[in-house]
Amino acid sequence: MTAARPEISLPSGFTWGAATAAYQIEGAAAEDGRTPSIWDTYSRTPGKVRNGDTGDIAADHYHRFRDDVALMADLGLNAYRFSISWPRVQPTGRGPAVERGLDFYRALADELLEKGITPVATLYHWDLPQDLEDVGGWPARDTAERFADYTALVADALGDRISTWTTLNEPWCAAFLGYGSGVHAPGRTEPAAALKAAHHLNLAHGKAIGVLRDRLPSAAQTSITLNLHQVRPLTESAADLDAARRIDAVGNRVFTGPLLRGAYPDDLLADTAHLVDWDALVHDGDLAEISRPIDLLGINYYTPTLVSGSDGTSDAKAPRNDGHGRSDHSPWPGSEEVVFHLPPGETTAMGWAIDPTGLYDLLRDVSRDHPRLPLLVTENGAAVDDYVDPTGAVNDPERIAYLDGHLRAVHRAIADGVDVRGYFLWSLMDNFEWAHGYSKRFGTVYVDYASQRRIPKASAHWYADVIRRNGLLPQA
Ligand code: PNW
Repeated sequence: MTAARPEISLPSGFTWGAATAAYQIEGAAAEDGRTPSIWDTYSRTPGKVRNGDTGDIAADHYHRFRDDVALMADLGLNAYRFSISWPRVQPTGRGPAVERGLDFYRALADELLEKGITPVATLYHWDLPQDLEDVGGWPARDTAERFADYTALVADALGDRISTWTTLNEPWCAAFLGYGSGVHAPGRTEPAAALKAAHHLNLAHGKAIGVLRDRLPSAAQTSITLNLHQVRPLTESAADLDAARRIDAVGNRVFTGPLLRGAYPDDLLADTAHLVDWDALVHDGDLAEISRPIDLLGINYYTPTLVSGSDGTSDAKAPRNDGHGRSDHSPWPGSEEVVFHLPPGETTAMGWAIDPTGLYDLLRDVSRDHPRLPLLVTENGAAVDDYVDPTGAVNDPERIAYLDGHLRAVHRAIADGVDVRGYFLWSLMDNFEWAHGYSKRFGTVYVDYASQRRIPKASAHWYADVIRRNGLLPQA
């Protein structure tokens, strides 16, 4: 943080966006026919979410979306990434759509289009209808069929106004935090179920891509968003390199293998063979469906992952904190002995190390392994302990520094030939941060939850400037 950093420009046509997710902002949990999702159930279960917070009201975006879109227009956003709530559109996860639920997304998309903001819709950001969890959830193969049906309803209703679609957000979190460590809904702690969930999420994605391709105009773009782990070994020792390989397998290649190469990696199958019968899990034809071509790959990045082999003294039963929440259960089936370390340097309010080079390395590695696949950074941002100062302003220089550093990493990747088409800041506004409830603020717009007043933070003004000049000014 010494030498002044140069002025830089992003390529013309680069997409500047911000992202949110339905359960984190909408509220209106029981309105217009919406029924509970697994996150409604989980957040009502004592001890699961900090302070007993729920998404019942959240940022009340369901009622305030017009004002929120006006804020986006003030920022100058080119695109807005949001998710569609499955239980709002198809409450039990089966049967016909609820028109009032679809109307909300029609109105949101229209409002965005009117302001010149491209809507980017995610079909699944973790809010599975509770009724589907009650008959097995993602570890049950039928959930992938249900997702395909839901996708068809949404594509038919919204395909005329939304042309960029993402199937799933972070299937790693949905499978391994939801069914492995249990720090996310539905809170199950079954390693085998987590691996089955991962396969059925992959299958759901592939089926949904088929449905979207059949029903959307040919110009529509399809994608999936992964939270790829930028895995680094603590040392170059054989044990640490093997730990990094294992976490890369069950953190990344469990998705990129079938999605982009048409096969699960052999080392993943070997590492987890004692947990699931992969031959029974993966049916003939599944891999062909899962590997249907996509137009873009979305990548969410916050922090790198630093690992070592077990030193023989760590107790697999001890509570672990690998940056993915505290649990007695591992979200890394078959590789429970791997030891996680906090990378060096400053951290955000999440306790996550700030490391823009990790984003550069990740983009470079993905484009090396999967050339010709355009990339989008679909989430990147920082939690800060923001507060309203006596003048009524929210000053978040830490967030500005984080964003500046990571945008420079994106710029450097592009300069080195990586095809990055856009960047979505997480998040447009403060919201329900899952197991952390409202205690963590990721927004560039502050939300006063008592009054629902929105206050653009200093970073929002900074980001608006970045968008206006399509680049960054020198920063100390
Ligand atoms: C992502 N982890 O969540 C999500 O897509 C957002 O909904 C979320 O608000 C944002 O990142 C900030 O957390 C993650 O423990 C949650 O590895 C947890 C983890 C990663 C991503």
